[in-house]
Amino acid sequence: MIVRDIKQIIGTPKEVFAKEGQWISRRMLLKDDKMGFSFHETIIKANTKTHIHYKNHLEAVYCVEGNGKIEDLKTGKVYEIYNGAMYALNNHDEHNLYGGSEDMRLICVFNPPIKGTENHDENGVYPLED
Ligand code: 9YT
Repeated sequence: MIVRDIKQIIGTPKEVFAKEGQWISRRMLLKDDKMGFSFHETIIKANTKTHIHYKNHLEAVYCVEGNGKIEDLKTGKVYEIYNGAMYALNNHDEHNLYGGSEDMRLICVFNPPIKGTENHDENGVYPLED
């Protein structure tokens, strides 16, 4: 069994910061944990915009605090994100993620798992490891 506290992640290499400061990703389960997915707590800073296109991963995201919006760049639809809202990028959906008036706290699951300290490239993509 694996039991972890977020305090064990904060301040270590498993806490990853967006290059432009829009988000912080605390990686609580990674590929090496052999769960078949990775599990992150992500803080999206208020009043920010992040372009994301996970071409190599599926991601589900559950908001537990704060507010923001997600814009589906294929359809142009914009969805409110708030405590209790979930979205799943089941089609590798390209999107913009907006922090709202408060920081958002999100619980994120990636399949295949993120390996470690990956950051987004200039197109909002995580590389596929191996
Ligand atoms: C929600 C989202 O995709 N935010 C960007 C960071 C990512 N979730 C991560 O690495 O935790």
